Amino acid sequence: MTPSNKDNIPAAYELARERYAAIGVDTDKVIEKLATIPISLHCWQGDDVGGFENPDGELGGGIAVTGNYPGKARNADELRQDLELAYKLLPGKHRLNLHAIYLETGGKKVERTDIEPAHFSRWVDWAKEQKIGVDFNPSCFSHPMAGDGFTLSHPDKSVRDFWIQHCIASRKIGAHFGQELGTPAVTNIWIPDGFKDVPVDRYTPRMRLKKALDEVLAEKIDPAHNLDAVESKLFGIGSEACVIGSHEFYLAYALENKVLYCLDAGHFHPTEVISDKISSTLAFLDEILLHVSRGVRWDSDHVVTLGDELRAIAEEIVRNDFSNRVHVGLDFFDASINRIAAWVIGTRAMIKALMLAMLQPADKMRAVELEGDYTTRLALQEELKMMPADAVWGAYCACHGVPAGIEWLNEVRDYEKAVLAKR
Ligand code: RNT
Ligand code: ZN
Repeated sequence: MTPSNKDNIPAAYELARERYAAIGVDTDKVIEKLATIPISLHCWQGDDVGGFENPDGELGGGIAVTGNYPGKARNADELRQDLELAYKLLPGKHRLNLHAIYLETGGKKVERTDIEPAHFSRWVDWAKEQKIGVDFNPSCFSHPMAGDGFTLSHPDKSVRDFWIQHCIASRKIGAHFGQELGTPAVTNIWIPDGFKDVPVDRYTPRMRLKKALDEVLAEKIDPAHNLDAVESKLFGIGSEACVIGSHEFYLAYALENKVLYCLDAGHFHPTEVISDKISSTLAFLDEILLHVSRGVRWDSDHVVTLGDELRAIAEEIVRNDFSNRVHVGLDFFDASINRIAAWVIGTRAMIKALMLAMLQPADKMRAVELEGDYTTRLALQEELKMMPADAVWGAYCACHGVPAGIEWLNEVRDYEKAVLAKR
């Protein structure tokens, strides 16, 4: 839908349309195109990466959530209810990114090696109702078998085999979601494995990981149902000196094995940015996955906001028309503010960043760059920052029946009083 289908086109949008037309940007087209890019909302923002396998379980794997804002989802029904409110406040159709520990077993203890599509049937039904695609992740943390910080690269074969089985089971669940929902699930493998202090042998654990991944990925699955991804990391809490699944390791693995590579915005040196890695990886890989996150001084997984790096990520996707090759997932967890608001703020920031990128006269900017006219390039980049993008955002939200401004927060506040306060 474009604003032209609407009877009342707000005056602010009319003016913005003219301003953008003058620099060669068709805002109606932007509004149409923006709706075609789904963002995968990570379920784990809703309950501090707890999951429903074990209510007393502790978060492991060197990731940490701070804050104790009241009202977190205690079961899958509550999480789905919270997600419904988040989706309602987002313009466009988006996806859900589920971790294996969000299974529903009806109270029965099911080992991670034994998880099956049946344990996710209520998620499938709900996703069908909501008409959203689902992505999936094996959960190789918060478990006694990951207690010493090693999983797929563990020196003990029985521990390795346990996690290999869990990852194999997870791929099947991803494929099941893909088949049922008619859109492939991206099943992303992230493991915490690494050393707190300087290891003597960095090679053997990496060779074990390589072999374990080969076993996990041995069975070919129709890419129409499931796409595999591997996520690298520079360091974690407890793996400061060496992470087995490093950038070079997984990038090479992804290349050799034709799987997706996952770039998490918090998983590099603080001055290193993933926006610069999108074009490099896509020069060799067909598709990649992003975990859009915001590190503050370290991999702190703060709620994503509309800053320079988020905008740069979006510009890379939009300018190169990579939206079919880059799967955009979010990965942050903040328990110090309303958790639903965190989803809404982060996802709306991502959508706004994509919109701002689309509102640029990319061809013209490329042309001046090619001519070596870097003066005009910089001048244009700065001028664009004050263009009336807010009016286009307003029109986009109106097309999707979603509040454009801070009014969305009233809905979250009402829900907080009516639902969250009673948990
Ligand atoms: C951890 C990774 C990983 C997790 C989620 C829960 O550093 O970023 O993606 O955040 O899988
Ligand atoms: Zn991540």
